Amino acid sequence: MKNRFSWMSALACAAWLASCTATKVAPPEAVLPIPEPKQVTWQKMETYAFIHFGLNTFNDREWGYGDSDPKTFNPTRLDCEQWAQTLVAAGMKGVILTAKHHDGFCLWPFEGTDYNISQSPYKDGKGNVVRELADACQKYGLKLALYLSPWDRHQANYGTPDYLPYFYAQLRDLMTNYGEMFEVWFDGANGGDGWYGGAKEARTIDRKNYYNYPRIYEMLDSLQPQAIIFSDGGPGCRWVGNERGFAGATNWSFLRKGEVYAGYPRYYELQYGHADGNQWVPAECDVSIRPGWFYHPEEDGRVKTPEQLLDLYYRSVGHNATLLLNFPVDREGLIHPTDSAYAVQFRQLVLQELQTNLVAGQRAKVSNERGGDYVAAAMTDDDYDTFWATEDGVTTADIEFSFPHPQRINRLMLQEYIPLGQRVKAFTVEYQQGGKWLPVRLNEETTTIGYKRLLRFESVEAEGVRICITDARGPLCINNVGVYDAGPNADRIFTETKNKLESLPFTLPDVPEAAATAATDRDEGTTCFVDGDELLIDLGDERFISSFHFLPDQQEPNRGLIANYELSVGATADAVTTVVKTGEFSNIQNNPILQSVYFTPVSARFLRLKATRMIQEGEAMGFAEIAVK
Ligand code: FUL
Repeated sequence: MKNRFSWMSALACAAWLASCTATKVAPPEAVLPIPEPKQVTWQKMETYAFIHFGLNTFNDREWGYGDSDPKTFNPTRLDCEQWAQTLVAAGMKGVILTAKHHDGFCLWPFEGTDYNISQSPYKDGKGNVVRELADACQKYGLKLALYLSPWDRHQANYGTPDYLPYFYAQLRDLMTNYGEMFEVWFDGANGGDGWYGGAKEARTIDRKNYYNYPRIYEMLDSLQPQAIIFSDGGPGCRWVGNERGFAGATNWSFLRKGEVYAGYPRYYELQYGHADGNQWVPAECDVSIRPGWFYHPEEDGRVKTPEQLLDLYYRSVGHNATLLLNFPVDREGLIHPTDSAYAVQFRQLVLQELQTNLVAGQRAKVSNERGGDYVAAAMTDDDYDTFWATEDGVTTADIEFSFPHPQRINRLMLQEYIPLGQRVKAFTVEYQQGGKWLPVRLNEETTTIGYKRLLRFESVEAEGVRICITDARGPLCINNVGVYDAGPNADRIFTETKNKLESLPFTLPDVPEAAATAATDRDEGTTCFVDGDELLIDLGDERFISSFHFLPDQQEPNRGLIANYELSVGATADAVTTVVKTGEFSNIQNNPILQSVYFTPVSARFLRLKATRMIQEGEAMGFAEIAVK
């Protein structure tokens, strides 16, 4: 009897389990390429610091030649704890130190050369900056990483096979004796002039093969398996293609495998990634808080302000990349007070602007839902690992929030659940006012999302906000949405953009010169009128462009207002056939302000704006100012 009972209950249990499996909803399948788990952990760091410090600091150089005397390295108050405390207060999650820059000087007592810190007066030759920083990081909870320049302008054998065992030994030493590294940084500058043991000559190397990177990766995988390997083309993360601290608004975390190397001629593509890439190599935005990477006293008054850093934050972390912010440690061996104050204020600005998520805990109305664990509530539960997803085959959807009372909003945050891939290719953002849905006024294109997308838009009083995802590489997986009111400075960026309408140089080949001048004189009072419905713009050369801007006629009454448009690009004037965007200039009649069209970056020489509908049919098109960026 006892046996029979337990047999029966086992059967019931099995049936119950089966029913569970039947109703359990599976997540969408991954869309390749996907990140390794360590790349996701790394991306969540979002902001971390760079320290450039060494002989250059004391010799007023950016690239030491390899001949500066180690005795000149003489910081009198060096305090890695001051660095660590400053960086923590600035919200940095880790720090990358230049253990060796191109001049070959080692900030640790590496036995393979005399060109190291033991030959300096610092602590009577007993100092070790790598060790001191590693200890400070431990104490203050910062992650550590190291920059080891492959290029070495001191070593006599640089450029020959003999240099390689030396370089590998340095790497092994650093990777073995200083604890866990979150990243290893290999710079792209390689080969050129140098001291080279007194040879004083230019040396070139085969940038793709000289260092035998596959061998280096093997070493790193065994010594520091959690570390992300940085170089221009990855494999762990990539250079963003500039040293100004921003990624493209369109930014894919992919590269075509094996294509990008140090010295890659089309490096500007790295801002955007390769939309058709097959390897997950996310972008890292490196930028110095001062003009130079190393300390120069004459730059004390040229430290980036908290507002400038905030702008870079939106265009790096908010563009699906990380921000690697450099601090040039000064000659005393400290982070300079100005740099420290501005960095901490920058952190406070970020926190202030994105302090209160106005949709936290709300359940969005969504046009499609996968069900199971993948429901709308997962987007606002403040949990990275829960996400809303659409059903298989559904790659467009609307996410709608409403506010109990009209609410001032001007910032938006979106996150895709990247462990399953980066999917979204296009979306729009709208707000509700008087029951109507209207587009928000953005300052960039809304294409990719990725790990994180932050958007700034002109403040609106909204009864609700709606995100319409209009194109994606697979079912949608969104894990976080935030809507914010950034406070009193929220709209400054838009005013600034309007006042400084910078543009790439261009001509209007089909427009008489006098009229064309009116569109470029930066005088709002003059207008360029163009007959017909097409405006051709010639950039003179093939350029990478991602936006078109124009200020409509500003006179009373405004004439030549364009209601709807089609924007195309091409390589020659007779083949401007690739349509990059179509749309309307919303509310242009009542409010003829600067109109901006953002599109996925393309390389083109010619751009054509076609007015597909005018507010007053038959009028010539009116342009007070035109800009292409
Ligand atoms: C560059 C180097 O040449 C600079 O000196 C600096 O280290 C910067 C971060 O990378 O390519």
